[in-house]
Amino acid sequence: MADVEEPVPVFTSLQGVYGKGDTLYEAQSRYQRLKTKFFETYGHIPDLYARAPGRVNLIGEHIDYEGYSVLPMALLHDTIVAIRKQDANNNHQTVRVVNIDNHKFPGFVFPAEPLQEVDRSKHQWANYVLCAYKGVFDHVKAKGLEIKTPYSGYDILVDGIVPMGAGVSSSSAIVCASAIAIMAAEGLNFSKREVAEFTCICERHIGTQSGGMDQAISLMAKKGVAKLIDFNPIRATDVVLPRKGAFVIANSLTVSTKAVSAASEYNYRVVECRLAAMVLAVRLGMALEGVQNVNTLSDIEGLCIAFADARGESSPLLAVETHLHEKPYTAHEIEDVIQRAKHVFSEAQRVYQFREAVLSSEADDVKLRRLGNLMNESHTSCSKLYDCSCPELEELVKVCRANGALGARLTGAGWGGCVVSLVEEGSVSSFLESLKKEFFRSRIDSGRIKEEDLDTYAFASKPSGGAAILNL
Ligand code: NG1
Repeated sequence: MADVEEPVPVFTSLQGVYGKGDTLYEAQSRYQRLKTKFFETYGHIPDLYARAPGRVNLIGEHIDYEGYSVLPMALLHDTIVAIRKQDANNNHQTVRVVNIDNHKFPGFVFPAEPLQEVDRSKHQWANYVLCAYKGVFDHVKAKGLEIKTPYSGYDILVDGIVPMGAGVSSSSAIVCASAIAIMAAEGLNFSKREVAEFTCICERHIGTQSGGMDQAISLMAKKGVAKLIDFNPIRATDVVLPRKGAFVIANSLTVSTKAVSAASEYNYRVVECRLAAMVLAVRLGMALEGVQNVNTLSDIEGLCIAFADARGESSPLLAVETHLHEKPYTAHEIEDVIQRAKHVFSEAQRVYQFREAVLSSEADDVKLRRLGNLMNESHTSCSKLYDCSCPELEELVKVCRANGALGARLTGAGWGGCVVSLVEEGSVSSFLESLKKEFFRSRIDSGRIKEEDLDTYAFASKPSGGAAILNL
């Protein structure tokens, strides 16, 4: 059975998920604290727990929603959810959601009714739990499984340590952990692929037309390897990264407000790409009935390649350059759309070049340089063609490159958030020291962040494992 068709794994000990040593000790104290707080809040202990990790995308930005493969790895940082199904004799069942940090993230109660809408006018953290709740029941319904009504209520307590607004997918970590917790509390389990699919769809209730990378890697991640994620249908292939390289994640300290400003940023890009795809489809001679079904640039890639092929070339970019410049659109009107399409097609190629470089038999240091160059090219494309960077990300990328990064790029949606750098394994600590001196020091001195929190803003990470249900 392919990995993605396996059910979400169920563990009976923390060791199975967190391994040994400090990571395990930290996990033990977090789960103990969660259990105690759950009892204090609800007067019972939880039935079970679920966890889902955040991720860092190594390459392949803003192309998942265009149907192209991406190459992320999971972080050790995760969201854990403790859950208990409420007693069945209560007629007014509700879903009660509390966060372990209830000062920053106030509690929330919603009726146990999957058809309710997510209120997009109030951007609050618990909306992600509501998305997950709706997603589970929509999926149960779509599978034709029987649902007992009245719906049962749940008591839920959440503890997340995935940095927020940092482009490392704290949102999908909450959605995925909550979804599998509710699923397990109902005595259900679905395949990782099914959960990745329905969590991607249900997270869209928040208002962003996201592409599915984050949920897929959160569910399908495997310790020690990054994953090439393909879409339609979702597949995940191991990518063993060169041993001599390490990835360092550093936060620009500018919050990426992807969900809050979805209409003007993230979703705008989705629409621009769709427009480019439809214009190209028409220009390349697709019949009008076909054009109506064109949604993404990957839908028309075949036409673009055939166009290039007939002219002795191979890149789909030729069609973009030739056709998107033609009348009746003025250059000004169509300029952004051309840029977006160029980014998508070239970034899709870089993902495959990255994977080829990883698989090549070259010496590690040659390989690392190739990977670094691809990451640098990806950043330039995100910044110049896709316009999803910001001054703080640019500054941080510069600092990373000046201090030995073989490659550095914004990761995630952008407009703030983190930079991921590829550095030689042996120079991780000196690299982190330089970032502290050249980027973070002034921010510590001005009181923006505390020195003792620095390792939450800049850290090295190895690929971690995926989402899990825990019966402890
Ligand atoms: P982040 O950066 O985690 O918000 C978002 C999307 C991804 C992908 C990237 C850009 C969500 C949940 N995730 O990730 O699907 O499109 O941006 O590559 O919206």
